[in-house]
Amino acid sequence: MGTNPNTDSKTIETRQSNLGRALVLHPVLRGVETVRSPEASLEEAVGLAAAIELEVAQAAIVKVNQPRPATLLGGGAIEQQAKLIEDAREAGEAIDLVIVDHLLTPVQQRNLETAFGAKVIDRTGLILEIFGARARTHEGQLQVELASLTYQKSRLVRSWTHLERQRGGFGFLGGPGESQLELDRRLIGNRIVKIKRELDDVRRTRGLHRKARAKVPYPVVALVGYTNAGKSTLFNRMAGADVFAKNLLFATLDPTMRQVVLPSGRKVILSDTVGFISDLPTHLVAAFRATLEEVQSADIILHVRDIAHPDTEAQKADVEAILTDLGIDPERDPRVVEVSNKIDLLDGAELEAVLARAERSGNACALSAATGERLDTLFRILDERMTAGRELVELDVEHGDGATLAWLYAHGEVVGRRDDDSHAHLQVAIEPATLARLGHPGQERAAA
Ligand SMILES: Nc1nc2c(ncn2[C@@H]2O[C@H](COP(=O)(O)OP(=O)(O)OP(=O)(O)O)[C@@H](O)[C@H]2O)c(=O)[nH]1
Ligand SMILES: [Mg+2]
Repeated sequence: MGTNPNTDSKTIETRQSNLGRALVLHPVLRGVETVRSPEASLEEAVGLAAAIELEVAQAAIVKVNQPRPATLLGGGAIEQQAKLIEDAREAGEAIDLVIVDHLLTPVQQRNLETAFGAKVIDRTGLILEIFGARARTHEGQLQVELASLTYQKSRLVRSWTHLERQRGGFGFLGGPGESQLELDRRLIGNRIVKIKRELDDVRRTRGLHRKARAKVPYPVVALVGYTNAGKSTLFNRMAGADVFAKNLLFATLDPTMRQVVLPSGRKVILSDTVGFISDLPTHLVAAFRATLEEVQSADIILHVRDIAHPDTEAQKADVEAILTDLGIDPERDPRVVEVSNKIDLLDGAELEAVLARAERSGNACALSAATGERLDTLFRILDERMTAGRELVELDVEHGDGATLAWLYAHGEVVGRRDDDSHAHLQVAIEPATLARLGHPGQERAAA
């Protein structure tokens, strides 16, 4: 990815798209400190638009000296963009959608729509659309719909709606007219209640699955990270699998799991997850919380980073904020391993520095998921993690409880055994984390 927004919009223009042409605006508010450069932020917003195959006709950074309650953007900027939209229309290349890469109040959204004569969505709306287009599993679809409805309900503006898709349209584009969208709050409220109930059902089933998995208690290794960091590529590389990995923001939405045999012969369950992004809509975080619980209960959490990305530090901070939000302390939780990916894109001093940093830290490695370079360092850390902390425990198991006995033999090392009439008294070398699965399969465990 280059950093020039113009070249980016050009490359994206060549994409086949029948979803419409979009103008992407990234407002920069004066006096507001941001970690990322405006250019990088604009580029990310263009990437988000491309993620649902919108044709990005133009992309621009818009300076905002004084945010206006009515429109966010200033009068001059609005005029300028409105003229651009008008010109495009006259040239027969109408712009159907304006994406404002910022939070907009319902009023601001409405007023901008009037000023531009085009649909306007904000960052939250765009991300919700991507998730809506991407969700494959029933649960994923329900989660996105719940997030969208909650968002709509909170705004009382229905200029675009996920419900349109239910009627065969595609969200804000080419869907039925607004007059058909006269769903009142109560209707939305009812739908929310219904979805929540459905989600509960789906989750109960998933909970059962998780329990079943906990009975085959291989440690679960979850991949987390910023979108496009290379989680799915690493997943494929480790699992010899072929899941969708693409230079596309939010390529993965539904979590995927595979059993993987490490070179040492140890088995783990590898779990690919949805990527994170800065300013992730809170509605989405809430809706996806249950999915992210898979991460909370994982034995090892691999934080995959695109170490070659110019915003890699800001991305790391965003991911760590979400992990913290999930109750995982990225600094102290021993389950978190930092994986600096894409080292094939680095050379010289940069590469040296990344390798040295990984080397120094006990819980980090640097590799390339694409080339497989230094993948062994990750496997080594995983093996270390799984043998580390074995303790000798004494357990009394009833003879009748064959399942538990078999489980202990399979997952620990039984170093001593004495039988009496009712019980087997065992001495087992086992990791406390593994042992915890016996008592509470699939339950969250406090960080050791
Ligand atoms: N050069 C290089 N590219 C990589 C590497 N790993 C992944 N990529 C590329 O980065 C892009 C994103 O990879 P994905 O594996 O889809 O990323 P992800 O983290 O799963 O992204 P989301 O599912 O969208 O959150 C793809 O174009 C990959 O080919 C790497 O080690 N080196
Ligand atoms: Mg992915």
